[in-house]
Amino acid sequence: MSWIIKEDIFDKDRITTNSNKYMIGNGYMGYRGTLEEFDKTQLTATTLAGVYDRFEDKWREPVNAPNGLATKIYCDGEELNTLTATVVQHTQQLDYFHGVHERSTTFQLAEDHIVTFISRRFCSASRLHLLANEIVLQSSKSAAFVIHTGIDGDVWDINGPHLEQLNATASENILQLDAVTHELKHTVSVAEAISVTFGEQQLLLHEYGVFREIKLDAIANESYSFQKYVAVYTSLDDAQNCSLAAYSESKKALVAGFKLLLEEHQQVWREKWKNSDVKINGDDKAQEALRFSMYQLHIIAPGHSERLSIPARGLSGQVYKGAVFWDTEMFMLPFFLYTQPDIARNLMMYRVHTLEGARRKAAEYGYEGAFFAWESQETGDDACTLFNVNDVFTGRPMRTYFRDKQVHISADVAHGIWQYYTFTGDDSMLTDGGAEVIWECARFFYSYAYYNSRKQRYEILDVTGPDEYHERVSNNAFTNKLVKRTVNIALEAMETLKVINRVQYETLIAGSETTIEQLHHMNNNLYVPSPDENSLLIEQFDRYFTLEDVKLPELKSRILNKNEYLGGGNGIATTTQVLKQADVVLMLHLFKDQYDHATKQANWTYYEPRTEHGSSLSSCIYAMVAADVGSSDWAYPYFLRTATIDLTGDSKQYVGDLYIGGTHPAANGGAWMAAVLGFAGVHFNGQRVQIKPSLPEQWCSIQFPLLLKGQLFQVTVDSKTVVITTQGEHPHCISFEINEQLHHIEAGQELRVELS
Ligand code: IFM
Repeated sequence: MSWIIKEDIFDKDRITTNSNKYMIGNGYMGYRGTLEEFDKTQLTATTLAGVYDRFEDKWREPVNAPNGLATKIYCDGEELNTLTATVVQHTQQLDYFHGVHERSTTFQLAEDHIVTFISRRFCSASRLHLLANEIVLQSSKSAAFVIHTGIDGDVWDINGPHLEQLNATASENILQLDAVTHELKHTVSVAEAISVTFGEQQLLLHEYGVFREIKLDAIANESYSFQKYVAVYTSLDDAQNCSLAAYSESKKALVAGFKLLLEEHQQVWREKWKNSDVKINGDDKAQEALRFSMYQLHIIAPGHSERLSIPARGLSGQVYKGAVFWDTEMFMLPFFLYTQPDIARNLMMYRVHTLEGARRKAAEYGYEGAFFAWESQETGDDACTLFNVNDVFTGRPMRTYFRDKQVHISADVAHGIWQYYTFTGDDSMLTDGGAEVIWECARFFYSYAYYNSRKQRYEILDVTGPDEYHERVSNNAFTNKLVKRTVNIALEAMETLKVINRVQYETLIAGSETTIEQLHHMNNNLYVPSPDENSLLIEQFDRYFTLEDVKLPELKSRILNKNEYLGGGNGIATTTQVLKQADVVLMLHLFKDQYDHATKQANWTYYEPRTEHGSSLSSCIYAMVAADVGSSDWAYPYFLRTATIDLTGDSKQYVGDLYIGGTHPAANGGAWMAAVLGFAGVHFNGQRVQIKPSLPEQWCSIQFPLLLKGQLFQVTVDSKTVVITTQGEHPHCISFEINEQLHHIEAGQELRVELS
């Protein structure tokens, strides 16, 4: 099957969607899939991971670097621009096996004159700071080309401008644009080297950028190509002088040349797929969507830094303030845990490095320990405002409680760190700060919980669970369950720490008012809503079942404005049982061992028709729990919905007047989860991999790698058998549970189990 997605027409209404879809990136930066001639109006952006800025009193958001791939081409005075010229052929495509973007456009300039503009670009997977671009031009008749190419500092910002003191220079054929961010005065440097063997060049220095003008008298049907090597550095990088670093990186790339750079870039991509590709036999649509989802995760994974995590919209721009949400731990982490644990480690270390921000937030609200940010940036302080959505009817800011009340984020963080430790056995994660984070999260919950002495139980009051439509509820089942898990994890982590680093253990205990005994007491007495004896239903939060039980279509018929916010103070869902996204059902997935088949089925059946899926995080969870109860036919449409979200671009674009478009890494991670954890039924508990498949009818088989405790396994599942191979050299401790029986596999051997 081809690894190429493409579009064969130019549709100006799909510019934004396609810019997300055709993105390239390497974890250091993301480059949106816009065309060369586009600028900030079409949302062209080079979004930098982990570099944030605040302009005056607007929202803080990530910085977009000057665009080093800006190119405008004129032929006989007419601009080769898809928006203004006559386009007779246009293809935009992405080879997601190799991370290479291509466009090819044929323009009709006069009846007998056509010009072809081809461009290939990649964001180097082997050189973090590098973007490379090759452009080829051809005219059907002799013509005069004028090419303006260089670095455009007039960038797209939602809450900018973030770049100031733009300084354009040129020396030894290298253009350079340095700028300084508004708030923290970080330097952002972009350098561009070019390899061009034709035409006459002239330098164009503007206050917003630096370009070359290349004039070419082209001969009919001759091809003319040039290559651009763009390096991006900031003062946050490990370089003494980022301006110089950008300069030398682009020069080095120029010397290496496009062919070699492309080859080394592609080699890295081949390795990425070797350890992560999932092959679905029998369903091309699912195959493409799943691989594309994984591509989206690969291009934003911070393989190079433990100070970065993945923002909710990846590196596709500044939406959601470029902030990291619980999306990482709950929806993306599993993909990395099972396939690239080193990246999983970085993601979790980001939480260690942002612990101080979480401590500040807890203290601000009068609690102990660490209250992790709903929207986390580089310091861990919460970027979420108290008025995060504007009312579409009045235009006035609405008081929202995402920041104040989604306490479950601290539990999600603790869960993520413990998952990493359980999966890898890497106890350096605990001693490098992971145990401290877990301890601080548990302390936060101890201080947050209310001890109801009449009922003799701890309760978690006044929270917002994953279903954000119902704010400030009490005893949200998901939250309480996760809080209990956190306390439990903290007790286990402290036991482990006592053994591996006694000094650290004692320091943590000595430095806090909360005691181990208190946590034991909370662990034993925390209330977690349980399934009703008769109906097996778990009430989402106290008195949820007393809310109006309206059908979803009926609720939707009450919508007055397509962008109105359905939750919060005046939302139409607030007074009803309609929920935004998987909540109880997410809990059933996370604790799948603790709930029986009948309970999962009863709750899925109850909550599914009441779920609006107003968040892209929802579908994958419904897919997984449906697969878990053996209903792959229920699961499949949800799988497709999560896996195709960035291919189709069919997702909510506005909440109130807030633009929320971009890529959807949580849904991308969800696609992998739904396929591997859902349909193939994989579940690892640190020692044992359970495989309990429930494949969609049309899937003949699914095949995928698992990298567990350093050992690479290849798993193939079809309707009758599970086959596992491993090439490792030494025996290991991982066993496989299939058909409720334990199986061991020797290194270099094949395990084949018939499914009963
Ligand atoms: O974290 C999610 C939240 O659960 C629903 N709204 C969007 C956020 C970012 O993806």
